[in-house]
Amino acid sequence: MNYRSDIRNIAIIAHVDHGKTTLIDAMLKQSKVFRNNQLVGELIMDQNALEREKGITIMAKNTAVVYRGVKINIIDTPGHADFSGEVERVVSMADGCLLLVDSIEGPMPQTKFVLRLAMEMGLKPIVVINKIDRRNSRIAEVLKLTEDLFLELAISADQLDFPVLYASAREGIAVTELGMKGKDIAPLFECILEKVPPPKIESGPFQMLVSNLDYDSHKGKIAIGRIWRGTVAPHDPVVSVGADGSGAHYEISEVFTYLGLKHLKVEKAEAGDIVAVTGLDKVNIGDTLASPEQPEALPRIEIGEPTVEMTFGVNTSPFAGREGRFCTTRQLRARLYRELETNLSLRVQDTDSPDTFLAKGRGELHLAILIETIRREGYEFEVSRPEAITKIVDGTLVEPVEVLTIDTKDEYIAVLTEMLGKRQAQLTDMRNDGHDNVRLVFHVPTKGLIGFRNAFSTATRGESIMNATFLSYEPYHGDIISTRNGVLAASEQGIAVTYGLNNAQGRGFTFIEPGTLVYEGMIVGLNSRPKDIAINVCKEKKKTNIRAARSDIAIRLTPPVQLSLEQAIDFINNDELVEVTPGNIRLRKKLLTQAQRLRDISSSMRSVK
Ligand SMILES: Nc1nc2c(ncn2[C@@H]2O[C@H](COP(=O)(O)OP(=O)(O)OP(=O)(O)O)[C@@H](O)[C@H]2O)c(=O)[nH]1
Ligand SMILES: [Mg+2]
Repeated sequence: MNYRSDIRNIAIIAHVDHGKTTLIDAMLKQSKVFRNNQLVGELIMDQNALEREKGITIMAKNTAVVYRGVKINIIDTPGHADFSGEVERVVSMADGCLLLVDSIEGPMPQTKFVLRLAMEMGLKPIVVINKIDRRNSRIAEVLKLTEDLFLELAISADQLDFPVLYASAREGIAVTELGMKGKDIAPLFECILEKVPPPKIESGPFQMLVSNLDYDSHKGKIAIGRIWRGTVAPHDPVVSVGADGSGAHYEISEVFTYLGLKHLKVEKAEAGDIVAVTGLDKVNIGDTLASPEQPEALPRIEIGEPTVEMTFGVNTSPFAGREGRFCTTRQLRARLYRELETNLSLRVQDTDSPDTFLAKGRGELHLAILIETIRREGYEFEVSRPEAITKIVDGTLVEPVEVLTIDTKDEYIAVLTEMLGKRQAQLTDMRNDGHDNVRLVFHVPTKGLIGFRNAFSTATRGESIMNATFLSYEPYHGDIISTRNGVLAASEQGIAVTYGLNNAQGRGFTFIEPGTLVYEGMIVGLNSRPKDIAINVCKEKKKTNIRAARSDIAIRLTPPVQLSLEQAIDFINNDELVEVTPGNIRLRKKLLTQAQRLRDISSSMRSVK
């Protein structure tokens, strides 16, 4: 067995927001892969528009730096639990990992998830306690908790022997001992060179596992992955071995390696390196590219199962086809199925209705990002309320359960425990820091979390943070009765006006501004009572005399509560839909007229009898 001492391959893993992408900023900037005057900004790897807007990493990505003559291939991964599939997809490329832990938050459920994965893959871990610049950091305690996590998860004794660094990714410093004055990130680079094993290489014909796909309008499909054996060069013949064992023959067009944000075109790449190759049009993630001399498949990438599903249907609202470029069933279906190529933890299937498809993902955010991505591409469609995915195991109905961590203030404990109690949550831990800050940990069925986020931020006035990570499947805990109030539904089509909206505000909150086009059955607000009511928000005041007309001018509406896409899908009930177009997000009743809805209620009452 040989080693490539000129390369190290590492994945950066952590809970959401613990500073992975910021640490990569420091590594890129200090290894001088940019021109001196180049403006690179922050969160350099988060290049996707949605990543920049949300300030989170959604997709795992590769980059590389050179330090003291050694190329370090770096894989940035998302920390949000909904994108765990991205971590699963890429860790096999690495030999080591940097496990980042926030110096205040400490290990979180997703820290445990990613560390378990790294241990199973046999990666050499380096612990980086990050954000040591933060006031109130509790570094010693966080380190102790991290050590406990290793004791719980390590598979072999040598995994317990991990180096620890202390860093401020934002300031671009790392030190090996607490109290040392840091000046740069060099101690981290040194530690990677020393502790992460160089890639082992087997001699023999070319073999590489495809871990990612990219597209280029000129070059076509780009397959990205680590070379496990042999070398690859332009014009080499290769076989792409698919999931069913079948092989397709191709000729490699070009070979690239990574440096900073650039792809470097190379004449040859060797085992141990991470490369991007072009010239293959039907390759999928998980396929093995191999020399025709010895076309053996590497083990396929294992991806966890989805836990949440929702339907995507062709838009059936009265405004259908007005705002989108792609509005037909055929276009929607093709787009959803195309997503499966790169979004590995997503599942899509046809349903009994030819206009509706079922999409399954790792959480509401996973599906919301898909919705937002395709709506920006010009698609128009409608989606249903997300549902937790249940299944039958050994004759028992089981459902997904998550660990929910809430960081809040003392004053909200009572209201949160009450809200969560109704959602079948069990409090498993409660810690108070003695300064009014408290961390609550619950086990809660996934179905109990749907519709919870909005209620949570309202109840805690936006002052608390919640994080949920999949725990396990458990026997079904029974149904949860929706506690949401009824809605205010428009009773006719037209333009909403101040007078009509003011009447609606007498009944509850409204979601729309005056001047918004509405249709019958569109949801324009939330009732303050449990029942839905139809209300005419287009109604103008009868101007019988001048004084009355003047008093209309004086109406001051409370500003509407405008729901974001994620809030909208979290809000709706089973008999409602979210209509998504490139220009608008509208909520609606599935049955648009009040007569239809009343008929539906009376027929369901009859069937109960
Ligand atoms: N004070 C302080 N803040 C930091 C430090 N490192 C990162 N941050 C901040 O923490 C936030 C999250 O940083 P990111 O680098 O996006 O975290 P991440 O781990 O990549 O997040 P995800 O990819 O979404 O999981 C940003 O606001 C950073 O500026 C640090 O060392 N000190
Ligand atoms: Mg990130």
